[in-house]
Amino acid sequence: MPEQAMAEMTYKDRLKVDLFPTIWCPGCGIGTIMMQLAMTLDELGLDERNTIIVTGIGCTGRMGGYLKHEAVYTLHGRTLPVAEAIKTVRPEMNVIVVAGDGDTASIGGNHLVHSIRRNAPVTVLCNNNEIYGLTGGQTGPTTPTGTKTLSSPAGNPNTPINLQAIVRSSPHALYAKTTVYHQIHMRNAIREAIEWPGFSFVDITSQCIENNGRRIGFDSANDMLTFFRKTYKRAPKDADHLAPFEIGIVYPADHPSRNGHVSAPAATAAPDTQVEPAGSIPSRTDPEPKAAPPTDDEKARRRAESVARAALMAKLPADMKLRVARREISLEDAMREAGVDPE
Ligand SMILES: Cc1ncc(C[n+]2csc(CCOP(=O)(O)OP(=O)(O)O)c2C)c(N)n1
Ligand code: SF4
Ligand SMILES: [Mg+2]
Repeated sequence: MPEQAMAEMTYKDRLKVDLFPTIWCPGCGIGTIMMQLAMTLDELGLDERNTIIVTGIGCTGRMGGYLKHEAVYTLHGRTLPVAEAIKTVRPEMNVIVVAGDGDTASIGGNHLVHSIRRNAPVTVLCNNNEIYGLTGGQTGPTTPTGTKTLSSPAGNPNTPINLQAIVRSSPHALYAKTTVYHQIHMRNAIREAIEWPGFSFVDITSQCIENNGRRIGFDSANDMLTFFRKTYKRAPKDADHLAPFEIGIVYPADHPSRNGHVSAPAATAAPDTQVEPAGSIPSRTDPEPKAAPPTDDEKARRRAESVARAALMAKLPADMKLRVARREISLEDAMREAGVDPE
């Protein structure tokens, strides 16, 4: 896509390409998250002078070693106290945590709850592969009920943690759900999260093909990505929560992006009705979620619309693109203001 082609010209400067190939398995989703993060940093003009990366332990935690930034490789589960400490002594720095679902929500779960409560001004990118990837595929906090794992061969008997509900227990936090398939959406979500002044959390569904996917019936990483494509749908722009298998960005109730749609803050709603989990990877034996699939004509129309929009976006200067992406200005007004010919 033209927009991607433009970003690709410089984002590689953010990466230590001399260390490639990475240690990640072929087909792993982590590389895609790293690429989208690098593109976003590039687009926002963030570099090693103003942005610090904090990573946890696990396959995801290795990302800090491949980015040309100061990066702290913390103890397992301790990303957030380290991130908050950095932010406390260097408030002018952007602090971005990149961690696995196990690191974030299991061993680091207590820190997560309190960073949210304090509205710590840090961004968390959670690689949610629903498994402890590095250690061989044990059940983690986000593993869906019934999923067969190395440590639960008969199926996980427990209920997965609801990250959306936890993050949105604060009326100030930004929560975004995206997937490794939806790359432009992921980049927009990462950008919004980095720009958010308080606590922000991007919950990125991704594939660990080696230690999860194959065990639950997916033949390849591509098979898992196809599943994400077919299953996850965009939530309405002013959504006040994400239903299972919806991707989107949920802002606090008083934010203009909610279009004045104000409902009871999540913290005051009944705990089990306030926010549903944002979807998870079922094993291939589970019934497919029921969503009316769009017709081929509808798909073609949407594809053409998004290609045309991306082509127009590519003509805009970076600062204008950012304003459009943040919905501060419409694409049409941005084209006019930048004096760009839409033809
Ligand atoms: C204190 C401590 N407990 C346990 C471990 C072992 N350990 C290393 S990585 C990991 C889980 C990683 O899972 P996740 O955070 O989801 O990252 P992924 O590998 O899936 O990216 C565990 C339990 C450790 N390194 N330190
Ligand atoms: S084990 Fe899973 S998460 Fe780790 S690098 Fe391999 S595919 Fe990725
Ligand atoms: Mg994991």
